[in-house]
Amino acid sequence: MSDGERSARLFERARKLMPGGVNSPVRAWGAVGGSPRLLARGEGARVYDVDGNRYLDYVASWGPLILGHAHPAVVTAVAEAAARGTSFGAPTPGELELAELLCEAVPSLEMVRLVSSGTEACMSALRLARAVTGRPRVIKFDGCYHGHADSFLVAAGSGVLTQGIPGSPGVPPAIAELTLSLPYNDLEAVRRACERYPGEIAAVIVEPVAGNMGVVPPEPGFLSGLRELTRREGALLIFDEVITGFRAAWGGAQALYGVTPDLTCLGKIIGGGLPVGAYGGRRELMEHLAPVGPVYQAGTLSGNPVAVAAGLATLKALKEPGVYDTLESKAALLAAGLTQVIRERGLPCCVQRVGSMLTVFFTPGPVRSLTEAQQADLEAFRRFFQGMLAQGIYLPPSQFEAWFVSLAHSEADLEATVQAFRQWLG
Ligand code: HOZ
Repeated sequence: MSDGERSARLFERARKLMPGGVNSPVRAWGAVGGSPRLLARGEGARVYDVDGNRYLDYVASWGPLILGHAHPAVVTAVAEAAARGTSFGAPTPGELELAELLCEAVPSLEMVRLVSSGTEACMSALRLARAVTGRPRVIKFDGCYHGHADSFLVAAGSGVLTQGIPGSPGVPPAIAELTLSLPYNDLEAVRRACERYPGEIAAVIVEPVAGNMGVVPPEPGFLSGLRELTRREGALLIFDEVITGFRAAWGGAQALYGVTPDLTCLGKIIGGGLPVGAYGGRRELMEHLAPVGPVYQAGTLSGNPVAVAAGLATLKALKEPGVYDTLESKAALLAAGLTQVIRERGLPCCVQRVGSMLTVFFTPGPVRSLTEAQQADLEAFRRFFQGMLAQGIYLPPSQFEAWFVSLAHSEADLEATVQAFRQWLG
């Protein structure tokens, strides 16, 4: 393994031109130290940096690459779509096919609107919820991340949490005040908030499996309780399935847990590694959107044909029988191996997993909320990250992110990862 000297030189140049040298904060490795590797290419479960090092990748572009890097079906679909024209700003057959597939797979979707990112999907779903209900406030949960729109940058997860930023300057207090952020898995807090602001809550938005404070599963009854409370309160329930959509199960976490929200936000996997987001729900809600209704939302690259082709190729591969069983057994194998090492060595750590997303928390756990996630030993995580990297395992550079297992990871890859953990411990 070379020392990443070329990456470091390029990153120094990047820091002069892009804030922190990156286009998205977590990539700067602020929480784990050292200079991020600049990646040159990916193939299957592996990525290669500009220094010629090869890594087993568990970032998977933060979730979209469930088939692995440069999957042949996706590459072919992208090349063919690009050759037909990269963007038209007009309706195309591909977006219709993707919309049909999404509505067929995801229980809550009767209609869908394609956008270009998960941020856009969540921001637009909230606007729609406010318009439909005529109410101003939104409830979210501490440590959940719904993209970087103003209303969601209150006690947010992901990079905001990694950087230790409680809110964000630039979000007007008048906007932030409309966002109530409550502890994840705490139904009682939601009940109290509904009592405190009767008739004012437009929506409750939740990651049905939290993935942006590390993986935190919903406690039994949490999602169904939210469903019941929102129904009673006349508020909409929004599932942010940007990570869990087509990851937790074919129809997303809502299919896995049997709870159907009013609106669903998607992204990541449905774009197969290209920029796509989507939000959708029942027809009567979605028809408030322009041009049918008055709620405005638009985008030059919305439903972009190349991105849609990548998404379609990915979803078609995922629709094959047995795919989610395979993913489940791969991720279970990894989690069991990591847990065994933790037990053998008596480490104050735990592995939390739902399907093919998991986190090794450096706290005994279980982790049910942001407060519990924040009990993790971040210095130990930093050493772990660097130790694994030195052995060719590329993990998310933050304790508060999910690892993603893809169909490209072989059993040998997963066993090698467990072995690297053991080796690091000495
Ligand atoms: N918000 C992403 C992690 N949950 C990070 C995106 C990126 O840096 O690419």
